[in-house]
Amino acid sequence: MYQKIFTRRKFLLGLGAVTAMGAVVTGKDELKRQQILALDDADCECIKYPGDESLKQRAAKKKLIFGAAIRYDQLSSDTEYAQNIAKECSILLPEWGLKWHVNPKPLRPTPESFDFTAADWMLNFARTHDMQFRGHTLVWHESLPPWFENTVNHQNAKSFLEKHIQTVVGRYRGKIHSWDVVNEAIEPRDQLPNGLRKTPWLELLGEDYIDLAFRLAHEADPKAMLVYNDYGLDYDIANDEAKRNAVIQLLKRLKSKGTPIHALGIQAHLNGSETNFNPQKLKDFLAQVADLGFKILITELDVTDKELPHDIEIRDRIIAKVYNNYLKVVLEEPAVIAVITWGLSDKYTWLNEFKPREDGAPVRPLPLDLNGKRKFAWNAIAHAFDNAPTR
Ligand code: 9MR
Repeated sequence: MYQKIFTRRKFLLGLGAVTAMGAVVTGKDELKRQQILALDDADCECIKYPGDESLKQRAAKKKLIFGAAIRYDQLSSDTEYAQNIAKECSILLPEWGLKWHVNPKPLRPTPESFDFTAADWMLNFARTHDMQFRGHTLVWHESLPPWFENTVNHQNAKSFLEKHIQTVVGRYRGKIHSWDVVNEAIEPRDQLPNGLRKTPWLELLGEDYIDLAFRLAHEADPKAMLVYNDYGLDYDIANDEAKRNAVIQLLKRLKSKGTPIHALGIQAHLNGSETNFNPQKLKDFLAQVADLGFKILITELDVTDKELPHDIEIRDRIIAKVYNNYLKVVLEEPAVIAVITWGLSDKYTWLNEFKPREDGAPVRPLPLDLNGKRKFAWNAIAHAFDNAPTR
């Protein structure tokens, strides 16, 4: 394995030299060339195979939890995948099953009814395999049912929210590690006060919908950790900076109101081609959240390879490096208690549909490959856990 890495490194440096003369890669590929050249020996440390121990075992040694978001239809129909999930994960959450409406198994098929088939099946799988279970998500502007717009109005919005949270959170009372109560409520680009996102819930109930949702969830399951979850908090770019600030302000407002909120979920949908990663800025943000008394969960980690080179080994090295650089910073913060990837294997990832590659090659954003084999990304996560301080 090491021999292979070493040989490839020499090849990559060779490619760099040729490119420097302009013979192989030109123009827009300059960024990619630099990324490839940046994969020197130190960076390669994180992709050396660290041994067989699973991610959940390595995480546990540092009192961390590792897990993944999983789809019921995929888990129930693919034994090999299910075995890998059981082997690597100590926490699971449904990618779909607890949202109001995602076909083919909506939780809220009609305004009056609930269908818990998918979520129940997955909770049972988690318990059978001695894993914890998370809920995602109670209040979101996406994945609302087709009936929502013509049924929910200013008069009945509060009772719809109450009934939803009481029924769903109540059903799993005492069985849930943490709930993503409100998802993605901040979007500075919408230019609303407090950086709030323009959502149906905001329009129907005003900003207090956030506080209300947390209070309802807490009443329905007083022991569950309640999380505010959002994306776009990772990079040193203007919108991420504005989002980080708005999230801190939101957490402060909720804290001063006595809202029962316990943690921030950082989705961490990372980008393999993003160069504006500033460890210090991320570190400062995490410290600010921790100083307010909140725990932090990395809730939806993956790395898009949409704009990375076609060559699988180069792609995998760059992705691994992104995982490792990010987790190195994040795991230094003692308030971080969990790392959860959005899927576990490249066989099943939302990015194939949402951020496909122009060359049509299957995307490779996750720790396991299409055949469930561990990739450099897996090695990088293992390496980050092995080198993390214990909580
Ligand atoms: O990965 C999820 C995809 O399969 C769904 O179609 C989509 C809509 O429900 O949601 C995706 O998951 C999102 C998550 O719930 C919230 N953060 C962003 C995730 C990726 O879009």
